[in-house]
Amino acid sequence: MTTQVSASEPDFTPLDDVFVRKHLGVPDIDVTDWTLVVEGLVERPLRLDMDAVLALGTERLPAFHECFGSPFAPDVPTRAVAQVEWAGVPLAVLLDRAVPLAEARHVWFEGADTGSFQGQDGLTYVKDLPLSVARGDVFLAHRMNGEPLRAEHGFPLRAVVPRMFGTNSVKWLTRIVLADRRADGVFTTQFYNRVLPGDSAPSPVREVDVSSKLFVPGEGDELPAGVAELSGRAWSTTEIVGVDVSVDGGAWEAAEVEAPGSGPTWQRFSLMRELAPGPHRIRCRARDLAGRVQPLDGARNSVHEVGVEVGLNRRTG
Ligand SMILES: Nc1nc2c(c(=O)[nH]1)N[C@H]1C(S)=C(S)[C@@H](COP(=O)(O)O)O[C@H]1N2
Ligand SMILES: [Mo]
Repeated sequence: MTTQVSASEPDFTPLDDVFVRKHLGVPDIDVTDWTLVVEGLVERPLRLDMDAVLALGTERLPAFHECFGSPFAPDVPTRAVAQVEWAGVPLAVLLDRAVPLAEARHVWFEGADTGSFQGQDGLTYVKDLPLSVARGDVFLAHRMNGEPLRAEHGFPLRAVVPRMFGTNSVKWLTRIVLADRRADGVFTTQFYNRVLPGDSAPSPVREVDVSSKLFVPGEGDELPAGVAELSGRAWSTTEIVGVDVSVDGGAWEAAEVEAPGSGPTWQRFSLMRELAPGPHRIRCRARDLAGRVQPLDGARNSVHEVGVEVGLNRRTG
C-alpha cells in the first residue's frame, strides 16, 4: 500500500539549473524582426509578430520537462529532468484562427536554428505531431518561471509538449505547417526513433516513460547516522500510483507519494529511513496508473540509484 499525501503547490527548478539541449546552436533572434508563420493546409494562413502573440492572451502551464538523451543511446538513462512554469498560449487558439483544411493530418514545427549535426550540413530543426495530438496538447511558451524565455531555451517563442520528451518541444519557433504527411527532416526520420518494449518496428520518441529520480540525498552525499529522509520526484504519461525505495538491495519499501496535480506535473515522494553508519546504495522505482513499472536495469528509465556515506555522528537538533 502506498500512502498518498495531498498535492501541494508545484515546485519549479531554478532556471540556472534547467538543462539546455541544442543540436544546431543558439540562433541570435531580434524579437522586432521575428514572426511566427502558420501555413500549409489551412484556410487562413497567419503571420504573427510578438505583439500579436501576446494579444491572444497568456495562460500558465506548470509541467515537468525531460530530455530523452542521445538518440544514439536510447537505453542509457540521462536523468535530465526539471519542472518549469511555462506561460504562453495553447496552439489550439492559433489553429482555430487558421482553420486547418479537412486533409490536414500532421503539424510540423520548425525552429530558426540551422546548421550541422552528425556530419550533415544545412539542417533545420523540424519535429511533427499528429494534428489531433497537437491540437489537444501543444502549448506555445514565451515565458519560463516568470521570466521571458532565455536565448538558450528558445527565445522568443517555443513549443512545449507536456508529457512528451523534450525533443518534441521545438525552440526558436518560426514556422508551423499543416500537412497531409509527416515531416521528412532528419530529426523526425533518422534521429529520435526507438523500438518500444513489445514492438518490432521503431516509433518516434514522443511520450515519456514512467520514471523517478532521487533528489535528496544526492550521489556521494555524507549523512549523519539516524533517520534520513529519502526523497525525489516521479513522473509518467499518467499519474504515479506508487514509488518504492530500496536500501542496499533490500526489500522495496513504499514511500509516501504526493497526489497528482491537475496538470502534467511531477509528484514528490519521500521515505523516512534509519541508516546505519557506513556506505549505502539507495534506489527508487515508480509505478504508474497504466501499470508500468521502471525496469531494474538496461533501459533509459531504469531505477535510479545513489550512493551515500553515513557517518558515526548522529543527527543533532
Ligand atoms: N529548435 C530546436 N528545438 C529544440 C532542440 C533543438 O536542438 N533545436 N532540442 C530539443 C531537445 S532534445 C530538448 S531535450 C529540449 C530542451 O529544451 P531546453 O534546452 O529548453 O531545456 O529542446 C528541444 N527543442
Ligand atoms: Mo533532449
